[in-house]
Amino acid sequence: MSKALDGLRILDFTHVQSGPTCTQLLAWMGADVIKVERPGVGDATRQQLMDVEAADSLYFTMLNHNKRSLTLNSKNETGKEVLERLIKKCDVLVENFAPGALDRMGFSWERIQELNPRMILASIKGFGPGPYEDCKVYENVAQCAGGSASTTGFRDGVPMVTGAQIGDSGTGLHLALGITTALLQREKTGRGQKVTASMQDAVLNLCRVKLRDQQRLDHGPLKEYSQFGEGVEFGEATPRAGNDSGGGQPGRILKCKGWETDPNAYTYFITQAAVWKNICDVIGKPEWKEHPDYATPALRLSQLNGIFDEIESWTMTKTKYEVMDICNPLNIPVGPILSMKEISEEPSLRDTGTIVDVEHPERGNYLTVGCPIKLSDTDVEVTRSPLLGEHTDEILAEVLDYNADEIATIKESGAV
Ligand code: CAO
Repeated sequence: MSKALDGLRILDFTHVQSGPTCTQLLAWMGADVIKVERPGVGDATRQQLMDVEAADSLYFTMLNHNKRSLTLNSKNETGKEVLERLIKKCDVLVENFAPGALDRMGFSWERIQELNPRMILASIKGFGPGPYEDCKVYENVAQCAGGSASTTGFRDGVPMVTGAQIGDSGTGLHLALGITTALLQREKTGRGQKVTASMQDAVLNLCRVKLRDQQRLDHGPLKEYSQFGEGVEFGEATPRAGNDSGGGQPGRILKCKGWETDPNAYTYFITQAAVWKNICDVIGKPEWKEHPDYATPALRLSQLNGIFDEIESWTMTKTKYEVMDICNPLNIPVGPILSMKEISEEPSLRDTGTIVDVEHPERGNYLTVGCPIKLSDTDVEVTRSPLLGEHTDEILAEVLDYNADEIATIKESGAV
């Protein structure tokens, strides 16, 4: 089967998490991704959070599948010549260096366009133009600066970061969309263009419902937030809302059978208005269906705590899976809180290729998350991440057409 991005060649100058997420997705869609790494050093994550001695870390392997690795010192004169040749042969250059690093290497956008006017230069930076544009940024900094931390956690607690890597992987996803749309536009114009995604922007984009709430505050309290029912006044900014649903259908995380010993024996429970009557029947409160205090969504908003306490006294008599089994046929939206252990053992996720077993020469077998986007005409086969410089000779010869003598000279110069 052919793949969506067959024939596309990506010069992958990314490192750590944000950029590699993007290029891994493009590799899964069929692009030939050439990961450029510093000779002898490589992507710093190869040696971060190591769990198996002398083996690339899971941090690295899980972000760099289906790529080829070329070592290249882009600050060495011969290395620069090799890089120029690569730019001419590739469709997209993706990078997430600290601000200005590519320019300092001598590869400004202007220079790249001179070398290859069809080249798409795709960059991730922490911030867009403005007071913080020169700052280095990691995941949690982006979560904080993008509005996520101030709106995550409980009202009486400190701001919280979330385990979902919305700053890194979230920005990588945004960039991948930017690249594919720029490629489509190139079909019409024949020109490349510059694509940038800032981590602050990406996090804010993912937090847009909280900016929605910021403006709603000007017109009164946020009635679906628990604090409304608790009679706690709203301040000037969108508050932290604990596990309240971010939408118009109130929801909470509730205890299930076994919660005393199992930290994940919980369910998310949504009191969707359309199925209120079913909820009343399930929890043994049929009188609430037409009750003057509970019959409509508006009436219920001021008493969500009491309603969820009652629902919880029912969910506590069931496992999180039993809650799912009982509520789903009644169209009541619920979701078990699944641990990473449960997810890694879930057969249906293996069947869809969302969780994949990969064999690695240094570390043996490990689990990874496969491609989360399924295309009916692109079958994704997850292959292991490359060892440092594993494909250097192959790329110099096959992609850049250097002969054996030239390759020997390049090696002597210390460029690869
Ligand atoms: N050959 C020669 N030099 C190379 C090279 C290569 N193949 N690859 C990288 N380098 C050089 C860079 O040119 C840079 O040199 P200068 O400082 O002299 O310009 C140097 O290595 C360090 O690169 P860096 O500044 O990008 O890396 P860092 O470890 O200092 O910072 C990070 C890391 C992530 C904070 C920074 O890259 C950044 O802010 N990136 C943008 C935002 C981002 O993606 N953050 C998410 C990271 S995942 O949490």
